[in-house]
Amino acid sequence: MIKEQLRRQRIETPSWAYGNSGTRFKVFAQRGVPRDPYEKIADAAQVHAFTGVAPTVALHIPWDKVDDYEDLARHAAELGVGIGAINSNVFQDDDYKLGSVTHPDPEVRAKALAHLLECVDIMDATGSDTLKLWFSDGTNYPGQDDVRERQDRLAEALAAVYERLGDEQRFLLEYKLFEPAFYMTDVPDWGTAYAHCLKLGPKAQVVVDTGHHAPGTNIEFIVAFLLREGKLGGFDFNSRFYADDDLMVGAADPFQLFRIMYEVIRGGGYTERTAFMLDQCHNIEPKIAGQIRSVMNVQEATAKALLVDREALAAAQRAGDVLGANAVLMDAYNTDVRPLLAELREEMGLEPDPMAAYAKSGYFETIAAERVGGDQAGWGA
Ligand code: RM4
Ligand code: MN
Repeated sequence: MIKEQLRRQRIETPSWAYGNSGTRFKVFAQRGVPRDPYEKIADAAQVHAFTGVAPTVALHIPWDKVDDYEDLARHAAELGVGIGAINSNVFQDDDYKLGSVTHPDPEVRAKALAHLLECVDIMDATGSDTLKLWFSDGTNYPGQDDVRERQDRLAEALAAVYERLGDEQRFLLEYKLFEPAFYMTDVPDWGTAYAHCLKLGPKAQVVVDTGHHAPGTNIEFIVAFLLREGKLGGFDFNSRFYADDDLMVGAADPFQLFRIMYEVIRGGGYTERTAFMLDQCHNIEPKIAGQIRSVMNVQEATAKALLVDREALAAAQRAGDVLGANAVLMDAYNTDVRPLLAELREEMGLEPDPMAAYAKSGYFETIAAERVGGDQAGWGA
């Protein structure tokens, strides 16, 4: 039963995880990094080949701009994967210095909206049903712009995007506490995202990026609340120690990931309607292996969450048995699920240890030798 649920898990990897990345101090180039979206998809296909649960890859526009999106989708299908969420990018143009859809100048707002609508065109061409909206919009200084008017501008843009969505399409609105704006972000928290989505209707949902909260935030509470309201569209998984570190999911706080997955399962969110996406960068570790490890970390947290004896937990909760209830949860968390997952992989016709199997495959050596010349992909390419 648990294995069956784990078998149908779907985790989406991001195209940008395969390109070079770094901090504002330095981007370290790695060997074998893709030069174009086609090569990024080839790398994503490896993650799926070794884990069996990562069948889609998210695109970021314009980083993954191509002439023919249908051809890109065909290429993905040939490699055994599909195109997942389309991520919009209205944060890397000089025009967006003071914001994109909330910019004080209507011309800049129109430009940003046109990009968002272009992303829906790309969804039509690739067959993607999910648009992810993240805005870097905000202000750095008190008084810099009118906080309330910026909300009006945001609402107007979101309504226009919502209108343009097809029947089977949706958008996920992402929130982030701070950065790159430091005084105020226009979508700083789940409440703001939720309020905008609620007003628009069922095709607007909230996406929880685990790295976008203040330290100590109870993310699983947010997950439980949004699920109860039918407004949890999905996750951008990653880990944070300090800010938006974008480290591997489950690396900084595997217990938190377990608690999140428990609420997902408890709240009926363990379905294909919840997008389980990774939003990570591998600045110093190898990228494909980093993605494989991340997928495994999500699988492990999910397996533990599925192991929670819900009946025993409910009984303890009803009886007011504080320690007993806590013990039921901790028993599941403290179970070593690696043998179970190894068994599942073998049943799926995969190698039991994806990390070792990938290392043995020689794929990295092949791409490192083949991908010489050209421009390596990274943020902005
Ligand atoms: C943002 C946000 C978005 C992601 C970009 C790369 O901080 O998390 O989801 O698309 O980074
Ligand atoms: Mn994100």
